[in-house]
Formats: sequence, C-alpha cells, structure tokens
Amino acid sequence: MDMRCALVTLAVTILSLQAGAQVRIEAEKLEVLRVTAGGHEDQEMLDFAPAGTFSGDRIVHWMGQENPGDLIEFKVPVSKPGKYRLTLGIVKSWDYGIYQPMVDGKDVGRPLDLYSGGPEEKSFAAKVDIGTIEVKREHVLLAMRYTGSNPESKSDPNPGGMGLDWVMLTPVGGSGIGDVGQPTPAAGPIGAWYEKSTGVLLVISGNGTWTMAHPDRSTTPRAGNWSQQGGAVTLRCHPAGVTQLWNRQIGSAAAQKLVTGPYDLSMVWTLQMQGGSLSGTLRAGTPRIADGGALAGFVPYNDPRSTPIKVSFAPVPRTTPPAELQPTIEKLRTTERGQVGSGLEDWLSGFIGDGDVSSDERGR
Ligand SMILES: [Ca+2]
Repeated sequence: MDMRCALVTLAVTILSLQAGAQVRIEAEKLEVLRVTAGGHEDQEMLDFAPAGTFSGDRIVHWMGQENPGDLIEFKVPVSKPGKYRLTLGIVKSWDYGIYQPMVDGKDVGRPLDLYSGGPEEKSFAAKVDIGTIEVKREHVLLAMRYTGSNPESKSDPNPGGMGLDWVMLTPVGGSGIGDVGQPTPAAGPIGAWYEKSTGVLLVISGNGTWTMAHPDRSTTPRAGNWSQQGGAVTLRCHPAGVTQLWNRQIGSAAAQKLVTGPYDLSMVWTLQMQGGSLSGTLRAGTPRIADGGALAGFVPYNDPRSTPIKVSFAPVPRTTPPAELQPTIEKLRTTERGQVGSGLEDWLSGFIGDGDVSSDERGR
C-alpha cells in the first residue's frame, strides 16, 4: 500500500467512527485495480473549468478505451459492511462516452452519458445518485464500463473518454421507514402516501427506491432513491427520472439539451415524518423556457434562486382508496400498467385486489 492509499484508508476509517457519517473520496486518489485498455491519469481541470467546479480541481481521466465492454475498476475502501447510497461526481465533456457504473462486477443504475452538449475544451460537473448498494466487505469494486458514445460526442482529442471527480457512500439507515409501523419486507413496498391537493401517489420500497405517480396524463411516473436519518426522510430523483420537467412548452431541441447538457436535473424532497405523514419541501432543477420552446436558462435545484415548494403526503389507508387518489389509480391501471416500475406495480396489485387485475397482468 503506498502512502496516498494509506492516507485515504485512514481518512475513511476516521469518518466511519462517526455513526451515519458519509464517506466521500476524491476519485483521482482511488486505487485503480484494473483497466482493460488505454491509460488513466490524475488530471488537473483548471484549463477546462473555473476553479472550484471540480472537487480539488482534479479528476481521474481515462482515455484510450477501444470497444464496448472495456472498463476501469477502482477499489473504494469502506470500513463497515452494510447498505449505502452510492453517489458519483461525474465529469461531462465534449469528447466523453457513455458509461455503465458497476459495483462488484454487477451493473448498478443506468448508463451515464458523459457527453456534455457544451462547447469544446470545456468540462462540467454533475452529481448522480446511482442507487443503494450492499457492501459486503471492507471495500467495494467500482467500475465504469464503456458502452459506446453519443453520436454528437467529438472524437478529438480522445474519443469516448471518461472522467470521475469523486465517490460518495452514504449509510442507509438500518431502521428504515418501516419503523413507523408498516411491515418491512426485504424489497417490496413498505408504505404508500398521497398528496390530497394534487393526487400524487408516493410508494416507498424496502430496497431503497421510491416511485411516484401523478394523475395528470401529460406527467409520467418518476423514481429515485430514499434515505432516512431519524425522522428525516430524503427522496432523490435520478436525473434520468426527471421527466416531469419536460412539459409540452419545452421544444424537443431544448429537451435534448436538458438530457445531454451540463445541467443538474436533480429533484430532492426533504421530508419530516410526523405521525405517519411526510411533510417538507421539494427543490427541483428548473429550466427557463423562451417563446418557441427554446431553453433560455437553467436554475439548479441547489441554487438559492430555486424556489422550494411545500409538499405534504398523508398515508394511504390500507382498505379503501381515498377519493383524491382515484384519478391517479385509474391512470395507472389503464395507461401505465407494466411501465411504472415494480414499487407502483406491486402496490397497485395489492391495493386493487384480484377482482381488478387479470391473471396475465399479475404474472408479470
Ligand atoms: Ca476530484
């Protein structure tokens, strides 16, 4: 073990002595265990972005991958096995490729398009929630697997490259939301809540994920990951799941920019559990749309200019669906069945009962 690696291990050990502390490591300081093609470097980023854009102003940069399937694998030290939420500080650039994150050899989350859609010679930082992972040892193997490149990505100077800024592991509370009185199976729904004013349905699952459905037919379901510390529950939405931003006023060119651009599309609900209800605020990255559907600007969710929205979810009664939820349930049953993710599907099957679901649908 070299000195740098020893220092990283020491820092992680100290952090982990505090219960519930996050582990956050600079990616450029991680030990690289495997790289199947090309070479990697600890790269200073001041030529590509203003100071402070990237943590430590440095990233790990991998170039020279040749074929889909090529990967780079890092060893991420963790002192205690358990469940953690994995968050990556990724780098988006004019010449980067599309990468599938992997943990201990298995795909986690969705492929990440690191092409920025921005100007050449500029790089952008973005934070991506990958999902909840099970750490079984005192480290995890984190790999980034090349899957191809966005057709817009430039081949000069390093086609399909990859950059990673930092890696964060946040312990997922062992008690979990199930502590409020709901049974907690290993994976399926452990609770359902709804917003009386909007008819939005929220289903939280024991595997660390949540799904949300809206009665409005132009709004597609969303999904993400949750964590809990005491009575505070945080829901985060993967950028790829923030489809609600793309309303009908947003032109397709602007929507494309939102997907591939250097924008933080995160939505974060910060909620407090009070007597079985969840109340708090929603902050979302918000596009500003000009006449004609062009993208005029973007306010990230964590920008002081972004306006928090008050939200309040009441528990859904186990027996009879409340009237406010009927349009949402009807929409789920008729137009979105099979497309809304396992949390909503499982909840819907259990809620509606045998009379309303065909045997074919139950067998999905
Ligand atoms: Ca860094």
